[in-house]
Amino acid sequence: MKKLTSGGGWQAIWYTLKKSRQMGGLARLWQAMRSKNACKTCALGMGGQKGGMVNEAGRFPEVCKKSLQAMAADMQGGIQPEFWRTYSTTQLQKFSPRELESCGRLTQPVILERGKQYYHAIHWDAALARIASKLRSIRPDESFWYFSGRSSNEAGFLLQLFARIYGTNNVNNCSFYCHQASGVGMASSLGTGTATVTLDDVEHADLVFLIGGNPPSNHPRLMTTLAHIRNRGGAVIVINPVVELGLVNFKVPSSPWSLLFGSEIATHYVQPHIGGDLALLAGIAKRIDELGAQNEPFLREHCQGYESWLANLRALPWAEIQAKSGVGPEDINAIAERYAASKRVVFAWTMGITHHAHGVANVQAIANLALMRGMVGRPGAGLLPIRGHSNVQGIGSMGVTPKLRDAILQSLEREYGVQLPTTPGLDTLGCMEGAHAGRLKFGLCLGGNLYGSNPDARFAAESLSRLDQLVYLSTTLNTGHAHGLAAETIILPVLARDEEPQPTTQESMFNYIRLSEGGVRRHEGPRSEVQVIAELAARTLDEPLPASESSTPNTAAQSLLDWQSMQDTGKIREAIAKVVPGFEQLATIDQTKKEFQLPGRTFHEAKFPTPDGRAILHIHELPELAGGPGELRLMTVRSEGQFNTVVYEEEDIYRGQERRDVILLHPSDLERLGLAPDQRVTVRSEIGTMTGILARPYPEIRAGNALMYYPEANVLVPRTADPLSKTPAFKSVLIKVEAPVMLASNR
Ligand SMILES: Nc1nc2c(c(=O)[nH]1)N[C@H]1C(S)=C(S)[C@@H](COP(=O)(O)OP(=O)(O)OC[C@H]3O[C@@H](n4cnc5c(=O)[nH]c(N)nc54)[C@H](O)[C@@H]3O)O[C@H]1N2
Ligand SMILES: Nc1nc2c(c(=O)[nH]1)N[C@H]1C(S)=C(S)[C@@H](COP(=O)(O)OP(=O)(O)OC[C@H]3O[C@@H](n4cnc5c(=O)[nH]c(N)nc54)[C@H](O)[C@@H]3O)O[C@H]1N2
Ligand SMILES: [Mo]
Repeated sequence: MKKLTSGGGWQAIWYTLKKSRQMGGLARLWQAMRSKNACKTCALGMGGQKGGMVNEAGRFPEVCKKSLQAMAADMQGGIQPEFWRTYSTTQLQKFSPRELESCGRLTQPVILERGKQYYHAIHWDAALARIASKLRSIRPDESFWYFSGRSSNEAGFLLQLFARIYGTNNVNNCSFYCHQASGVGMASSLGTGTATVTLDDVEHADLVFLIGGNPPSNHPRLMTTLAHIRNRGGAVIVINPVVELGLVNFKVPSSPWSLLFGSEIATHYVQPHIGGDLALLAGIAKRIDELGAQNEPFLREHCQGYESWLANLRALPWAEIQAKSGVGPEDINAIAERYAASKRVVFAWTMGITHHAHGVANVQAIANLALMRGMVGRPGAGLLPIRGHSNVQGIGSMGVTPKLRDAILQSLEREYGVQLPTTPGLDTLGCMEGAHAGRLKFGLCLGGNLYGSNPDARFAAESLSRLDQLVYLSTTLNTGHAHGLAAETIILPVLARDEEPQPTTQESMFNYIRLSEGGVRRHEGPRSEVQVIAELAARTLDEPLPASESSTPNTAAQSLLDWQSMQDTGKIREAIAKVVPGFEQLATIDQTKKEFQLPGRTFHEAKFPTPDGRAILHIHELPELAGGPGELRLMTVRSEGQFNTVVYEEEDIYRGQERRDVILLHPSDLERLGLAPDQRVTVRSEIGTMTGILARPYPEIRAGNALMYYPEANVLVPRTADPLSKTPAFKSVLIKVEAPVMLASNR
């Protein structure tokens, strides 16, 4: 496949035209894209009341191929009843992620019964009755509730409320596989777990650090902002073991000049080894100290632990920093000098930072470096975890976490006259392990693909197979519906955000609350998420539950909650406004149409919500770079043509790959291993093997490291997780690459 020379550009525009032809014309797609709904893909935040393709600064048009793909997927035809009679689960398991996605929209509830090979249709009533009766037959702590980040605040709030009143804290979201390390790390450093900046702050920065992310593919709209910063003479420092094409040069589709000539993005591009960031960040800090460029008054006044942190940094040998990061002194010095010369600096990062066994430490090290020059708590500067799903942050704010914030818990108990459970809830990996051990019997997934997003795919399938019942609320088919099967599996089809009959809300990664108007349903059959949740809750809880051994008395039946009435999203918003601090304005948002910035999240002053108002500097031991001789470090990443476990296109245009069953290696590694380009190899890790993979030379990757595509590569990823965030090390898998042994023939 021909390699491109820049990201974005005409590619994105051609793609729009091609997609629109498939979707019944430009007018139809345009109308869908311009509707007043928050964009469905990443959490950068587009759309809402300003109209589709408009960002938080009100700029239009912000086109992104990903949002087109997501829209086109929701505009597909419906899966026909014959489908379920035609394909057995064994056949569905042979479908690729892309084939499953392109089967069409789910339109009727289906069930796969114990021992059967085929899903079959089931009436909504029968399906809901079956689920409620299962829930009423088990102890609440034998259930778990997994949420993806695509659903609305309203659905998120309602489902977690249901689960807790039912009696369990086993409530968690995809964040445990995503940005949990950012939340935990930032909270431990600053007392807050979300971005400290707004989009406007980023636009005014004179330096952005972009660490471990690939925004040309995954957050294309951020590229416009990065191009602006460069245009104004600012700098962008990229830290990534792979040279990602679009981070070198990107053609911003909404700018004619950039479209023709391209915009340079990175001013410095440094390639540490996978997992080398902690050492590199320490090295940059050490060099800042050597240059005397730290902000002493800020550190003394606004930070705790400065002296011991500095002493530790000074004692850290340069040789160790270089060995453990893979970065030499010139690069470290160049970055430090640029940082020292900048006045407004934003630190942005993504999965290259969080998907490690030391993800939280990585995030704390970023905070340390920012605090060192007083770059948190002033306009144009701060920390920006670039979030994944379009409403993953909102889902978290709504209490979709094992531990409910005390303020929310107390208000809920007061408001509804209930007593909520106090037994500790499980994180996502904890649920999979609990299921494997037979301690869990029931799971419900509000969107997402719990199977596909898990490490150790074989273990994940086994875990889910040990459940009595697993319920999916989904829009389209994914690998979970084929491989993540319990004794009984039920799929309930739901409406997409822009088909909701009532308004819903979402929260962007800049802590901005958007209102989505909903719209016309594209298919008969799917139901609104809140309708399904409210009905299920009513069926489960309206009669007193049988006496259970669970730690909380189940007082739901006597509670003040009228579940059926909670199908009204306005009523849910009123409840949220009452119990979730900061969301007061949500109560009337459907009348006022006033979208808003959550109070207290953005920091333009150095006052931190920690007990003494000061930020905390953390000291770390630098981990050894993983791997022995003969081993490579593998990262598992997204291609340009996918959204998480959903694959829209087999090709990865920016990396010049036309297929997904490849492993990208530095040419020197290929040579060292005695492999020819495109030779079929076996890739082994501690837990799994993939055969028939094409080994390809990829000069853009730092030697000693390898790249493969997620979710397929999850058969190789062990369950090793960061003890603090419980996030698996998806980006740091030790592997061996071997050519199959040829048997001597014709003897
Ligand atoms: N098109 C599209 N958009 C998406 C998604 C999608 O799948 N497709 N997913 C959404 C979601 S949920 C998320 S979380 C985000 C993900 O957004 P990203 O984090 O950008 O996604 P990944 O493909 O996982 O890429 C991680 C990047 O980290 C680099 N990397 C790997 N290991 C290391 C390391 O040790 N150190 C450093 N410094 N870098 C490393 C890789 O080279 C790669 O460039 O995107 C969101 N947006
Ligand atoms: N090896 C490896 N594994 C990883 C990662 C990695 O980089 N490498 N990344 C991790 C990350 S960052 C994440 S966030 C997780 C992704 O984890 P998930 O969020 O669990 O997975 P998705 O693939 O985004 O889920 C897609 C499905 O959501 C459903 N869906 C779409 N829209 C809606 C909607 O409006 N409502 C409902 N109810 N359902 C909807 C569709 O059925 C679709 O198939 O994977 C993680 N796993
Ligand atoms: Mo994510």
